[in-house]
Amino acid sequence: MKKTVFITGATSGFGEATAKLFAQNGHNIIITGRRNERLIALQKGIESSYGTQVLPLCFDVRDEQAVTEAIASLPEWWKNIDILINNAGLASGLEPIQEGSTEDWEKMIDTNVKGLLFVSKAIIPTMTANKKGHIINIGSTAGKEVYPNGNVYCASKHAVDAITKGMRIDLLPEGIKVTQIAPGAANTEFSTVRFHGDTERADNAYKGYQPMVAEDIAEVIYYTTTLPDHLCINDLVLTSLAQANSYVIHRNE
Ligand code: NDP
Ligand code: 8X3
Repeated sequence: MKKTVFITGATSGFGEATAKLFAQNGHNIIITGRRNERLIALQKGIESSYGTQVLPLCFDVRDEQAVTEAIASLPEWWKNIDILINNAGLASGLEPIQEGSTEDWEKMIDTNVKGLLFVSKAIIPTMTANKKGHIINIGSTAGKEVYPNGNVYCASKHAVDAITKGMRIDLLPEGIKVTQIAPGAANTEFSTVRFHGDTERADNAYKGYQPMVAEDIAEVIYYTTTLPDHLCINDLVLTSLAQANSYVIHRNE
């Protein structure tokens, strides 16, 4: 059955790959992010390749009013969202806590925690009214164990872990599935953003082993949505074969 899928952070990485995969499987997609030119290019690409409907919505998840207005502005036909994928997020910096920047900390907490909550708050009422829906929160192995210098990013993903558990309890009587996917290292724009545009440092994060790529995570996200109505994957940790947990990666030097 054709579903309406709302994906935050679809301008790159996991979100973009997931949008393409859902479209390829015949679903209609609402794609969001701050870079409108990328949203429009993705819309055109998906519509011409797969012939499904794509609606771009450009907003910053940190801005509660922008989030609420963007979601309220959805045409009636698009309002019945079946699947919400809370994917928009970032790391900013990788320093010991005593050297961290408050600007980086605010960016991560506002995006990864408050942004996820603002978007969920705006979409959950439709799901509760429909007595169905599926929320997929993108956490991280960083939300399972803290690693050196990961401090605030890890805290923000631990918050995603806790919020996901809380959502699942609260939305249980409403018939809404809540899933967390917690990936390990995947080669996207993530590290370039984390290292404030330093691509050399970003590339080093993926040297000496085979990291995951965005399409790997998209496959797993998609899979969680294909199960029968009575089944829900609650929490799924996903890494490349070279990674054991958030801080042990086997590299060939
Ligand atoms: P990318 O940097 O490739 O993509 C991040 C996406 O988030 C972009 O589309 C970006 O869009 C969007 N985004 C960031 N900030 C905002 C904002 N304030 N408002 C709206 N959208 C925003 O990274 P990934 O695809 O790798 O990351 C996706 C998610 O997966 C994140 O939550 C990340 O923490 C998590 N993750 C990543 C892992 C990895 O190793 N790559 C591993 C585990 C989890 P735009 O800039 O256009 O706004
Ligand atoms: C992103 C993966 O290892 O940089 O959540 O924390 S990691």
